[in-house]
Amino acid sequence: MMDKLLQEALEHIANASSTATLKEVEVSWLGKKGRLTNLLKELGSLAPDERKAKGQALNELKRQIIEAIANRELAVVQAELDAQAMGERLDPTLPGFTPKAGRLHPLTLVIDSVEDVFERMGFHILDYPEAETEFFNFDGLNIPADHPARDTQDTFYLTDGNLLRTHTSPGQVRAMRDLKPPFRAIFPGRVFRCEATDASHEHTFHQVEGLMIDRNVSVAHMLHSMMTLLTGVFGRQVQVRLRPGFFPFVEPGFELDLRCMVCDGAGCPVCKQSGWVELLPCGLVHPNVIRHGGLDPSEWEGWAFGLGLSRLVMMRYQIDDIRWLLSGDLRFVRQF
Ligand code: FA5
Repeated sequence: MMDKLLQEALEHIANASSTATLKEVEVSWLGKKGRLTNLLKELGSLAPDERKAKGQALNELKRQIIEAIANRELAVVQAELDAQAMGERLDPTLPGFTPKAGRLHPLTLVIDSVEDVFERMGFHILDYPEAETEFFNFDGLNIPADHPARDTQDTFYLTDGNLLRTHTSPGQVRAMRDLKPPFRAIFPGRVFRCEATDASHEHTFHQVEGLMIDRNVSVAHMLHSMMTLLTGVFGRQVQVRLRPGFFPFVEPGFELDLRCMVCDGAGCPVCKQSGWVELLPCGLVHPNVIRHGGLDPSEWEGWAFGLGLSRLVMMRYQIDDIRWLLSGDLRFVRQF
């Protein structure tokens, strides 16, 4: 009986020509309700002597079936792989996959060139927090709580009493505390203002603060550094105008405007039809700020500027609306 069963099982196995049919054969013999499994279950009802002899025979049969299935599987898998390989053709003339190259955002490109210009002039490049204390954003900059200048920079306050910095100027006091004078440094970064947006105003935009602390500093040196910056970024002389400007943290203060490059000075929404763009407010650091920085204003002087970096990017690439910059629109970024 065992021989017949073995014969039958081997025939089934040999006839299985795919891994799927071989699996079916395996289940039909060795599965939970398989033929051999059923025979093994019946052993329990036999007399002990008979059970032993038949048990041994059935277990030997099971071993042989398992072995035959394993051997057959090797052959079947190999045959399937061969068939698959025969069906596939390799066409070496097909063009390969070209990986899509990423682009640097225009803000990054301009920050890089600003940093490049100032590094060559011996400036440190510093990074300061976007979440600031009222002290560094206002009081340390000579803007006390009741000062009207606070109203001109509508502020996002945080629930912990801090705020999102409204300008990069808080870095002035921080840098004076961090570095040993004399020093020169720039600190680029994002700033935030709770204000309505238009072609040249965003609620989140970028500035670069410049600061030089030394024993003898002059407006002439400040202007020279700023013009070197603009010439470096544009690769040519650009047209600017200088006018007085008021900021509590500088005295005297100035506004340096750039001829609008979106309309070439003819007037457009970016320059509010004036032909000029407010770009680079600056001045000599107020003695109170030097004092908050932990330095003695009778010994140390400084100049500072607060470059409107987002607007500089707009001028550099003639972008007619600031809201493109942080739009996340890839059609925009891919143009640079
Ligand atoms: C300031 O933020 C001063 N901290 C600048 C400063 C630094 C003065 C050091 C003196 C010494 P103001 O608010 O004007 O100033 O902003 C500076 C520049 O940021 C502006 O000239 C403009 O180019 C840019 N700017 C201001 N508001 C926005 C806005 N909403 N969107 C885009 N750019 C802006």
